[in-house]
Amino acid sequence: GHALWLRYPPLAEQAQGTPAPVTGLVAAAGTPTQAATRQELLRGLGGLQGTAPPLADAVGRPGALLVGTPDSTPALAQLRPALEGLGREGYLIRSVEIDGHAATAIVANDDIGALYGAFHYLRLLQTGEPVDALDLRSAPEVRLRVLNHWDNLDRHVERGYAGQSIWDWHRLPGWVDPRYTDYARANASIGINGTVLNNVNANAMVLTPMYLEKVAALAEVFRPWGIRVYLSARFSAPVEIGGLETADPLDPAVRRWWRAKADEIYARIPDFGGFLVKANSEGQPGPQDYGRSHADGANMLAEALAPHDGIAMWRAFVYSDEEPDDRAKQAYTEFVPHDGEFADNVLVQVKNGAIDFQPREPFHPLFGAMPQTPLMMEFQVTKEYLGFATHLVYLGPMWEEVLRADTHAEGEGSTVAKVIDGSLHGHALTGIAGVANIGTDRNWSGSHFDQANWYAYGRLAWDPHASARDIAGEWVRMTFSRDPDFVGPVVDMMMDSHQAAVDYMTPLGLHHLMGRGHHYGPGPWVEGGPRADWTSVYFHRATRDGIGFDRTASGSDAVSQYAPPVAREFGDLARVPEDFLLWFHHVPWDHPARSGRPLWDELVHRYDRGVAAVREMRATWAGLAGQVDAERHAQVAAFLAIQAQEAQWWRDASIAYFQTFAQRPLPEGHAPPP
Ligand code: GCW
Repeated sequence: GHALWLRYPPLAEQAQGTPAPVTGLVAAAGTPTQAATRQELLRGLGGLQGTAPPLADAVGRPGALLVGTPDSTPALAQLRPALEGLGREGYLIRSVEIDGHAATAIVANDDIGALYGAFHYLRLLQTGEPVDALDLRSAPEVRLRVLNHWDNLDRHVERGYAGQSIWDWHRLPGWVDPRYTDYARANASIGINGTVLNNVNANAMVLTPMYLEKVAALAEVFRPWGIRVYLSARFSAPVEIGGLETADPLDPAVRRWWRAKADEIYARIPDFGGFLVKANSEGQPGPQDYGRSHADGANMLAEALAPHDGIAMWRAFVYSDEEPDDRAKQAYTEFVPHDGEFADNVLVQVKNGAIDFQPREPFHPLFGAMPQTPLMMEFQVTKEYLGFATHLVYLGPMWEEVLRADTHAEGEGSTVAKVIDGSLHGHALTGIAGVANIGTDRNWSGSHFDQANWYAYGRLAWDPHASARDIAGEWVRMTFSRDPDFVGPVVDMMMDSHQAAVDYMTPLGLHHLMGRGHHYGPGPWVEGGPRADWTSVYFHRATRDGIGFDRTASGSDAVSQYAPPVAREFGDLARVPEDFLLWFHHVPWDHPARSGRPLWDELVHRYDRGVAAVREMRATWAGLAGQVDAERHAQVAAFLAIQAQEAQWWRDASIAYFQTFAQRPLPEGHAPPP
């Protein structure tokens, strides 16, 4: 488990024959990134081929692999013209002839591109792709591809289900755990190039010299792997650690303090990435405390970072202290009026949906609605509302669904992916963030299958137009086995797992029905407490006459935040995708579903379908015993047994609760608990 998808088992033990071995490796090691690239290829090929190829200075016989830039490796100079347009991080992999010998070239404009190319080449071998006639070209579609760690300085990880934080602050900088290098390798292998080390519910202490020294030690480890370090900045830091009276973003002393703080950080970490900020949300301090806007707050930090080419990532997950008529509308309401006011080095970071990482949400209405502001996507890799690390839920299809959703902002085809990659509104600064699922557990992510979510996040960050199914296929081959009899059923199981969870937790557009606070297990009955929108009843609105949140013009009118064609579709009971029915509409219990069933029956049917799907996942996995090592097989099987039990718990609890409103009998065919 600890090797993740970088296991490099001997290809000879695999089903489909082996490619001709690499006979020699031409790879410079004049820079730390070059050394890392060479080392990874020796390690990867050593494992896959059985022995590492000899290092060579020149191509002396057929079958050499050359990796580098035209400058590091003169034999690659002939490929220089083909590198145009690939930027720093892109690369080519080509079958070429050098000095009369067939060879493979991995070439890039910069060392980091060559490292990414090396990982791609190894992935081809790991996944059983042919490598004898290559002509590949790849460059990332998104510039900043970052992980957000919600890691506190005491090593507790907010919404972390994989042990403690891997950042051992107590022993840093004196002890630099080798695990940090493993982390960097794994991230580089999927193209992640930034990491925000600390929780967005931030402790200002991380900005003090004592911690910055530790942060600098981590940055040192990550640098060769192309990963920059960022920090979550607490907005009130000037008061808490700066001794100022205020954190008002328009106060000159406050601005001076942040400029000096940025200078101090860059003196230690010259390639520091910048700040991520959660402000005026869930009790966090922010510019609104001083009557200022999100743009005022973001621009103050942007100004401090700009001389160093740093970036301010300002989150749009906001909700104010007042009770909202509909929380889904708040981010749009607070941010859209400020479109055009944000500084050039600000990215506004928006969760995929408007509520909060629910099992399924329609895309956030901010996407497409702020043409003058680069918007970053925020996905949650850790499964806060999706059964933690215990339930097997592959998030690829969910992310793909959001990225492919059409905002219609500039006419048909204005997908969320095009907002994120900057192409829709012509932004060069682009980014995507994933809330990490990484911790001290031996398997890194709390379960074997949650490693796939980390992997898929990185791959989709590189190319938001990629296919979740292809990514699952790669991951299964690299992590478990290349045997098609194993890969096929496991990929199918992963692809169906998201819909299964939606069905047994929150079918038909229901949302936020989890247990209060911890968000694990059913709690549709949750009511009362400090805020209406911290209850379940606020969201499902079930009564004797029906269920669902009316977000059409007759209700909160949240639909009007979408572009007109989308608003019309979501707002029309006849056209709304059934998966979002109760997200946008309050309907009677006998409302006819598309299946012809009355709504109540359809709801029960979906809960049953979810439970049945998990049973099938269990059976699939049980049938694969012997095709993967017993240790991993047993843990996955045990987790699936828990999931099967809990899917049933979700179903039975939810149905029993909603039946008190629906006052209808359980439909025929409803599977009773066995
Ligand atoms: O999903 C909610 C979580 C909080 C989290 C918050 C946020 C970091 O329940 O734990 O805080 O969102 O995204 O800021």
